[in-house]
Amino acid sequence: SKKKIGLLVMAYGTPRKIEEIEPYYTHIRRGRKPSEEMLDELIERYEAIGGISPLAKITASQAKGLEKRLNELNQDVEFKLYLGLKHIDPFIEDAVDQMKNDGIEEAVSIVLAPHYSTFSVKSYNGRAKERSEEVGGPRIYSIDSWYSHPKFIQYWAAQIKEIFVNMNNEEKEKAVVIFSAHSLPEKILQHGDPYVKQLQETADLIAQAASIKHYTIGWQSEGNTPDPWLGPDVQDLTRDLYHQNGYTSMIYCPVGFVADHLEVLYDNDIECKVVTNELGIQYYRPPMPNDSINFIDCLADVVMNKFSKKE
Ligand code: FEC
Repeated sequence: SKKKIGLLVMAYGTPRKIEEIEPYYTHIRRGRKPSEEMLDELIERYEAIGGISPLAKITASQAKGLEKRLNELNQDVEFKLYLGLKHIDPFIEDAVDQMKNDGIEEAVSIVLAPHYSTFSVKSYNGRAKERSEEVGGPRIYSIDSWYSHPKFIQYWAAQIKEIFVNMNNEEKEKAVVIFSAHSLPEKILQHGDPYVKQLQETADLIAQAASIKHYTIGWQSEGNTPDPWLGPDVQDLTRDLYHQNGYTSMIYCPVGFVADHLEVLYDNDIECKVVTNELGIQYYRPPMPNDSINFIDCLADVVMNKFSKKE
């Protein structure tokens, strides 16, 4: 039979029911329980997007789709999926233990987030490698980023073109695309973190591919801590782009994320929309990649590339 290669798909994770919100939030806060008030506030945000996030289902579907696509592309080996989450079970460590138990010797890992940062992708990859070393698990070939892959760029370029097609020339002139990613504490910049540069590069490539004249980058969903976070925040940016530059159609592209979840359905579709409504301007937010065929195909390319190099 064919040799089995582990496909370690890592993602953020989300509570699957209301009772899981507190342990999940505590894990995000590195073991510190949130106050009653903070917890209530988070529960309210989940309620505002329909009670619970669709992320768990979408992540599972992306991961299964990727495994299936890889096995279509590859006749010599068989990829076997292991899902490892950052903040809820099955944790990254559980997935590595499972690979070890199944006798997997080699694995490719991918994080379902395009841009590399010491705070995000580095910690996913670090946790996987550390556990594998502890338990004598598989050798893991870790993918660091895939923010400039042509199929990723094409996905977003096509979505944005679709929005522009339905605008008249006057609206087009006054439209601006806001490319965003999750904000991180500004202190990442002290250590030469590539995160900001990578988001800018994604924005430039998509703008080029879709012939976008007016665009900028911004940051969203910053955490509830006293540190300064990367800015400008997309809400503040919206006001500035209207007041200072006169843009009246805002196209939000949260390209740092790959799925419909709280940070998009709430932070963009509710919070940014409050601002555009208040200013009396247009709100657009193209569909997220989710488990669309083209996006899964992009991830499969990224994994195949890594697997063929094995480093
Ligand atoms: O359930 C859902 O649908 C939403 C899941 C979700 C995704 C997500 C993505 C990222 N985060 C990143 C960094 C941080 C940092 C903090 C932080 C806090 C939260 C909280 C929730 C949450 N995050 Fe998240 N994030 C998601 C959910 N995140 C809930 C807690 C409430 C709040 O602060 O809003 C701050 C931690 C602290 O307090 O010390 C930092 C990054 C990403 C994108 C990359 C990735 O997906 O891994 C970076 C999805």
